[in-house]
Amino acid sequence: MLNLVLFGPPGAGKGTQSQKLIEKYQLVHLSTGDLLRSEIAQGTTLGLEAKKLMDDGKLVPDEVVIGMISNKLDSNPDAKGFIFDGFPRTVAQAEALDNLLTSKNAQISGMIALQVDEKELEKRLLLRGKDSGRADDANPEIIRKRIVEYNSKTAPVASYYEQQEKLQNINGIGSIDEIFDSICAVIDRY
Ligand code: B4P
Repeated sequence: MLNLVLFGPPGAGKGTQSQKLIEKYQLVHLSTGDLLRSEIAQGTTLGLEAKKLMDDGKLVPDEVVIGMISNKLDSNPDAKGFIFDGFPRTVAQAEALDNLLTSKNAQISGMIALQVDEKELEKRLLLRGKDSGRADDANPEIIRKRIVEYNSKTAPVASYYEQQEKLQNINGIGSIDEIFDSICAVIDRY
């Protein structure tokens, strides 16, 4: 199985690159952001709780996202592999993911971390906010809060995978196709 973690700050290009990767490698795409937005769209209790946190630029509690990922792994028993997009976002989520995969005799093949500076992130997210309807993309203050949340809670996840010798940094600035080619060159070595 090929199990990849696509990592990076908000707006780094995780969702964008995932769409291209699932097509090329026929992997199942698991985006916790998309799963949460789907709960919001359906108006579930979980979605209503998540919306308050997401609109304020905060992370949703670990147990909520871990439960969602666990369900998705169980409902795709024949997958050739998974792309984890936006998950894990805390070290606790990374440990839970390792435990879930170990229980299925699987493991993370590697983490691909997209490197993008804050000025570029803000620019991309504000641009998307103009037509995405996402409250968390529309306001510069919320975008900065998401980056602060990333730096304090999510950035340590890279060290977690570095200790396992699974971290690969990729320059996330450039055209979408150039970045995609750099990611594929790494994946093709797995
Ligand atoms: P996500 O949905 O994961 O959103 P994101 O990090 O903002 O977006 P992503 O990184 O996928 O966007 P992309 O760069 O592709 O999370 C939203 C919220 O959900 C979080 O803040 C949190 O509250 C909650 N959440 C999700 N997962 C969680 C978890 N595990 N634990 C707790 N809470 C969780 O795209 C951004 C823009 O850049 C696009 O408009 C794109 O077109 C553009 N772009 C991409 N590549 C580009 C390039 N090379 N050049 C120029 N523009 C580019």
